Amino acid sequence: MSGGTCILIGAPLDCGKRRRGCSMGPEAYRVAGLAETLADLGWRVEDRGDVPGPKAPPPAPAGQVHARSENIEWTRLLSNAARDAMATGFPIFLGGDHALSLGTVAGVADHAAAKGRPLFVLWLDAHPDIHSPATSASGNLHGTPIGYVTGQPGFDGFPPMANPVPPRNICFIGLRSVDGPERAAIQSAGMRAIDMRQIDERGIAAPLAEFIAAVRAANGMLHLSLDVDFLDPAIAPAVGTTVPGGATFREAHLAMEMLHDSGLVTSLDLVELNPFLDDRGRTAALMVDLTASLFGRCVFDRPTRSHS
Ligand code: 5AB
Ligand code: MN
Ligand code: MN
Ligand code: MN
Repeated sequence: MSGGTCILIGAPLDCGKRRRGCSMGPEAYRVAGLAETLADLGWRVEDRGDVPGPKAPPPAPAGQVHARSENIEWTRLLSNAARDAMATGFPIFLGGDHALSLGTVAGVADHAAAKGRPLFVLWLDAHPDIHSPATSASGNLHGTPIGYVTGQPGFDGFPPMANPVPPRNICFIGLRSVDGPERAAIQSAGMRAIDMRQIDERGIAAPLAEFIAAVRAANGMLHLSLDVDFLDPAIAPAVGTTVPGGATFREAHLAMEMLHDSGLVTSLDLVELNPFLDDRGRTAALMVDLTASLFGRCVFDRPTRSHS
């Protein structure tokens, strides 16, 4: 995983929840120097600009699904953008809130299916985002992408998920806020779910290495979805859904370094950055630095497995 083409795709989707500000995310990553950072690491960078999608409407009443039709339209637009980008390089989706992953993962899954390879998804997040519009108490669709991409019912009006991701191909790391129906869904599907307690007890490297080994053994492609709230809010304040007790600076970088060395990651979502809540750009800068570790920044090179 080095020296290829990264394709930056701005996804200023801000309708997966009521609190606004993630629409400013793509610009914050550009201002923080994402393209220059990747170019310095030897990557060719193509910035495709922002996908022009519908704007977030006024908040729906509490308990009702917020902005269903806008989210449906974004899902369509982003799955097409993801399919196109996968054909020519490594897409990096600059969010935007996590509802963008309904589209990006759907498009990436179509690409993997066309290549005849299984798709795996690594979800670095405080939350498992495995609701459907029918089970969500908040009605916020940024809490539903894993429900959608695994083909759960309840997504009326959304494009049908043509190539659902098998629940066993999904790995959550960083969980510390899980709703009742989400816990039941994770347990009944037997999904890999590494909560913060497991990270406290085992570190982040051991469980991540197990997942990487499973992806490699299956000759899988790996999509990484990085939610800002995976990180501890003390180092990453620019997110609407802060949960204390998140990943530390080094846990997060180590995960990115190991994923780089694996050579298995083929697409990336950077989600939930709300620059309106940031502290002098430091969360945006940290997300860019983590992306740099994923794309090969290191102190000393480790022998890398090449990207197939
Ligand atoms: B995020 C919650 N489970 O459904 C819900 O930030 C939170 O993309 C969802 O992980 C958090 O509203 C969504 C309470
Ligand atoms: Mn999330
Ligand atoms: Mn989250
Ligand atoms: Mn490298």
